[in-house]
Amino acid sequence: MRQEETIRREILEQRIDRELEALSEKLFGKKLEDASDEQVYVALLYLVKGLEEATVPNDGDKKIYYISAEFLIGKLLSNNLINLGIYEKVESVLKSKGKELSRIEEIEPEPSLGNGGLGRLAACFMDSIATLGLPGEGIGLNYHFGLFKQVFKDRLQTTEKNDWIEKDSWLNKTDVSFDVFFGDRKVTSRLYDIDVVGYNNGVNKLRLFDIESVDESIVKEGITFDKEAIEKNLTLFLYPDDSDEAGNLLRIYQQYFMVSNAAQLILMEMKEKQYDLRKMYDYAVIQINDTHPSMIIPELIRILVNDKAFTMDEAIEVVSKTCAYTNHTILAEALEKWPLSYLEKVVPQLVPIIKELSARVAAKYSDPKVQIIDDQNRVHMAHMDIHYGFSVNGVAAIHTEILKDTELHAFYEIYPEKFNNKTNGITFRRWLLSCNRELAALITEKIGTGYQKDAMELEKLLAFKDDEEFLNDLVKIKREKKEALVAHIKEHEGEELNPDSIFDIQIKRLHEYKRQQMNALYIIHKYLEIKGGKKPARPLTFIFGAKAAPAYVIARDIIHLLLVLQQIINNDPDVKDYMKVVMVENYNVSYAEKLIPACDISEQISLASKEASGTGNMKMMLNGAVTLGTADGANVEIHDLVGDDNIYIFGENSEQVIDHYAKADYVSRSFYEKSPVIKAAVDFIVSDQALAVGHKENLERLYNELLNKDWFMTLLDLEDYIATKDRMFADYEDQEKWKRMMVVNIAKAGFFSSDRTIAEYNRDIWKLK
Ligand code: OX2
Repeated sequence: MRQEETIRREILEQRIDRELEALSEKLFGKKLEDASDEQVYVALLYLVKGLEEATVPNDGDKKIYYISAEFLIGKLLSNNLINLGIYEKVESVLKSKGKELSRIEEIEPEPSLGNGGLGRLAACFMDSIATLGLPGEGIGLNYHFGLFKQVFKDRLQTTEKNDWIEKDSWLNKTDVSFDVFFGDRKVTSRLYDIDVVGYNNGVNKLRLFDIESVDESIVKEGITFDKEAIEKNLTLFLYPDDSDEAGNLLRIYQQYFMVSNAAQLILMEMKEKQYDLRKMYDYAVIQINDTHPSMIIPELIRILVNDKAFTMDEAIEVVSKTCAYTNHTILAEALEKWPLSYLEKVVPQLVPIIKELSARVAAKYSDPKVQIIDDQNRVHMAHMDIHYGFSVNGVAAIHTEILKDTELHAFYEIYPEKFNNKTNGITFRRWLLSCNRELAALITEKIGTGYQKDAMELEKLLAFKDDEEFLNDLVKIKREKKEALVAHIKEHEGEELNPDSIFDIQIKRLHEYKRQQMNALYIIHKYLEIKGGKKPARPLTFIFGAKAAPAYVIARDIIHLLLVLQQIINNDPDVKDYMKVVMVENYNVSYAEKLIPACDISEQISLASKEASGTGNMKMMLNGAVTLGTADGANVEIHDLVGDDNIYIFGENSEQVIDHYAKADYVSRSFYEKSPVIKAAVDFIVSDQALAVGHKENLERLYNELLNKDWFMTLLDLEDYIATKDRMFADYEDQEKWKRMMVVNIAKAGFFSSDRTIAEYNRDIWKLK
């Protein structure tokens, strides 16, 4: 058996060797060993694409269409090699030619097709849908410049276009193309596919629509361009600036372009397979990922009525049985409400349908909270999804409870059966096997490879909780990952970090509810303590990665404060040996893959009730970090799994916070006035020392915001945060205790595999065979 295995391996290696050589010869006219790393990368790209083509597509009678404005897929080479089961083989073939796969992986540009957790979740879901062998595809847009590239200048965030598409890429141009009408304005689409390979399983497709007439040259400076030139700009940027009407209209153009293409694609496939449209729900299920794709509902109804001879009643029934909605947030500003007048300008053909849907609701329910079109003539997209879809899910247990009890309570009363929870998950292929090969190898050595298919098997690691050798190996890997990160940060940010320090990491979009500013106040507090002579037991390193929406002024001010602190602290001779701060530039998936394995303390400090789930918390736990968090989102489930002894929870809980909002009784200034510690930290923001390095305008605005408004209650939990974080740093010194916490966190992470999440979506919502 063993011998057979070895022979098979050798044959596969020879095949890979031959094919790579042939590709190198064909593409570049040279032998692989003479090719540059860039050329080897291209040869690998074509090798993988060829193998993907030869894999059997997942098939079945019913298919899931996951429509999403974002798919934050990350680089694909190493993941695809892992999922095809040939990573080691390719690595060894390349080695024999003097090439290093890890260096070649760096060459691939990261697709810029998403913003944060919502888009990354969609990407993890694609991986798990394919891995579970389910027929399904993602449908979205092929943004040429995607989300902006973040560049720091003068300690401020500036934005540039993210030019990620190269001549040779994972995108496969198809011959599928549709006409899309905005009233009587017409554009023509073009479909590009990216293959999604499951782990040891079939292939699905990510379908990305583009526009034939797109014109990259209209982007002049930074990310500014003519927002009205729809024929040229439609697929340039993800989330174009919406601070004016033209920006809002452009977002609606993009959304309708996405769903019109999706509808045409789905109906085309239904026709090809000769499925009965009247039973569409037996063959297709459409998951609406947040409200950006909500117009798929009126669009499908419109087509069925206008072109397929359905009555309105029939169309509504069929579409409602086909569409399901996922809610990712309770933040009011993120729940889209489009003025009817905007929809009239962009998609006049949908307006009568939306009015009809709204009128039917109004005839049945008088409660203003559940109306689709409100008294200010705004269309509540989520309300349409809930009335005219068959399922509504939240993304973590506490989030779904809050939806049912407060935010969407009126809907829950009408449709209790529609509500369900699907706690988010992450793909362990990317977030363990690929980004932390050393840890994966150690786990495999102890418990075998079973956990790679059934993540719950990670619990077997608990048996090694007191195995000194295992614990030391674990710590050794963490230390190596910290060294690798130190080298990367030195190269990219120019900052010198100490791998023996504690790595405390907060990486996520920048938003006041996520409270990076609270972390900044802790850092100021620690800085002042050290200046006063109180040294920490061990040096501390605080790392941030975050992009702020360009129009979100306070978020940009918070980035400024972090960069100011970085400058002051890392250059203060009294302090720099005891603590450092780094805000990494242009945080993205590739950066996350380097940060997460090196993390000791996972900062998950959102104001309770506001973070729907979070998924970085799961990735860090899986890589042996310990969570410092509020009782929010999936932190609550992490807490339940690891128990009180293996997590640090602080701050007020969601009920208390919701109560503050209801009573409007939170006054930040009173926290500032009664606590000298808080006062000192907040005052530092506008101190001479800070103003010498930073900009008055930004720092003063932030200071005033914290004192006079502080909508996300930074000061509410600050004292408890400081105490809990200090306790955590002290506990780190008890390495015997800390190592065991690491093991428990890894061992209990199995629940957060996106394979589990997708199995649940399928069991409860999609019902694919
Ligand atoms: C995010 C949520 O903020 C985050 O908590 C969650 O983990 C993620 O979605 C995936 O469910 N935009 N991004 C999100 O919500 C919205 C809206």
